[in-house]
Amino acid sequence: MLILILITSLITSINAASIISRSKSYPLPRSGELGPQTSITIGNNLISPDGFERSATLVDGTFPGPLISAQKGDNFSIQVINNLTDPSMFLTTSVHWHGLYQNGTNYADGVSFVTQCPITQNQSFTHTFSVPNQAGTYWYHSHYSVQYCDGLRGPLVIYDPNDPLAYMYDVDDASTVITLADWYHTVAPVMRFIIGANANTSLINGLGRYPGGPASELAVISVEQGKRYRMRLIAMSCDPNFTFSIDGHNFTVIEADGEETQPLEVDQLTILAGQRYSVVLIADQPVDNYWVRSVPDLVGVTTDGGLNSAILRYTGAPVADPTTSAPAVPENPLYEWNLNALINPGAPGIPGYGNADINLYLIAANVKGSFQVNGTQFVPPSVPVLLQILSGAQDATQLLPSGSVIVLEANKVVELTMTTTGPGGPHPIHLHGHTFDVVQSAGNSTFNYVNPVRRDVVSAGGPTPNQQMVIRWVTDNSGPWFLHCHIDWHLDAGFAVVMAESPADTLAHISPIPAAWDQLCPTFDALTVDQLGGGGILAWEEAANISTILFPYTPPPS
Ligand SMILES: [Cu+2]
Repeated sequence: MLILILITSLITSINAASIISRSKSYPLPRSGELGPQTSITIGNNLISPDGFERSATLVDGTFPGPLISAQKGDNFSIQVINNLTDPSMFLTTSVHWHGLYQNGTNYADGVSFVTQCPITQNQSFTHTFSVPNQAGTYWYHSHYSVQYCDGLRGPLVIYDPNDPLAYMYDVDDASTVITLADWYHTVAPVMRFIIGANANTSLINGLGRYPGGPASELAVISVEQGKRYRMRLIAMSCDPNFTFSIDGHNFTVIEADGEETQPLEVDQLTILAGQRYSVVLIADQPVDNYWVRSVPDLVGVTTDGGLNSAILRYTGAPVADPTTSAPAVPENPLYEWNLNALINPGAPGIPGYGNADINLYLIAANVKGSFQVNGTQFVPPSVPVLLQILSGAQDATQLLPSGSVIVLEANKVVELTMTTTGPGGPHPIHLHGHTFDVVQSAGNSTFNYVNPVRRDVVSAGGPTPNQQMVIRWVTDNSGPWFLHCHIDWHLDAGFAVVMAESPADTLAHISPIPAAWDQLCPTFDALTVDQLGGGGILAWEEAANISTILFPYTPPPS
């Protein structure tokens, strides 16, 4: 009997030890929740979200970073503190609040070399801005080189107490924010040299498994039978898009990128890097566990063994992996052109293709892995575009980088057509400072000027040839706004332009500019190459050990 007790207690202690070691593998607390007046600390920590331990660049030590939440109309003041120390990754940073217009506060947009110089080690910068007319699902991420691939990404939600679609759901809180991310076992300053680099893992709410890896803990999304949930999906991806479904459940799309839509029921959706959707999920199935699938568009992926998956668990269901299966072919997948803006629908300007005040045509080409937009590869300028404008540069011949800045007149309707050539698509195109009306989605032959979806990231099409996307917006926000592919490797390889809205008005539109902003460039410009981090030539040599298909060595942006 004594032996039995001893064996039992030994087994118990082994179990306890294994539980402790598993929690140790995620060494710091999981994400908390922050308000609109807050500070975030960018630092380096070891994490193993999929059972593989690596150093990462994190917000407050977690992946994803903490949820920043606010109520509609709140004023934001977010101090970004740079505590980075790991020289194998970038040591300077800047943080962008994806989807927020920053109307009148272009300097707070957080884009290195477009709206500011990066924040150096042991320095901070406070982003103060208001968000008067926006509510919905957003996110924040590094906008310095490919730094967000190393982990600097987190959700940001603005709740609307008077949401016109509130009658459709019962639960909408931190537990219903679902982040979808790709994850790499090699640091981004190495990966950026590899053409066509692939992620190791998909993480849902910061957890996942990789092929050949351990049966690492998966994210559990808990629901109660009979309740309706507003699930806020955020594709905080560096590269792949995700095809998302939940076994046994349909869901109703009610928001795309912070803009509410007419409710549209689907059973599957594809979400591109940078995009968000709110979907209403009704927990109306038997109490059980169901697979949540988030399949990246990479070669040879599956959801076997819990890869690219999370668990939807009804209250009362056993703590176990689901045994559900997905239909071979979805019956009712989302097509973007079936989405319609809910509030004040209709594209600005005179309807009809080419009838805007300014009609732009951009072609993005893949040239041996690098990207050119209308023949020019974007290379970050050493002086941020905003600082150039404030220093008196007013037209495209003066503004750098040459060939990458498009000057737009104030208060005009812009219609942008984009097509792409070569591999790498579909490319998710993001415009800062605005949402836009998608009057033609890539892959659809018809135009919609009456009630198209309004959003801030849209596919420019590919790999199917002869696709184009057409979007419209109004130049009511003076300042330089980045337009770029949200595949971070493509942005780093030159897939970007700057839309400089009415440069002559910018100084008046954004004043007063905080004195701390003026200090960013002198501090950054004084750095040595070593103080930039990113591994230098050693990073390129490590890339050469992984792949033979490489970009030539280029130092980090400085
Ligand atoms: Cu791209």
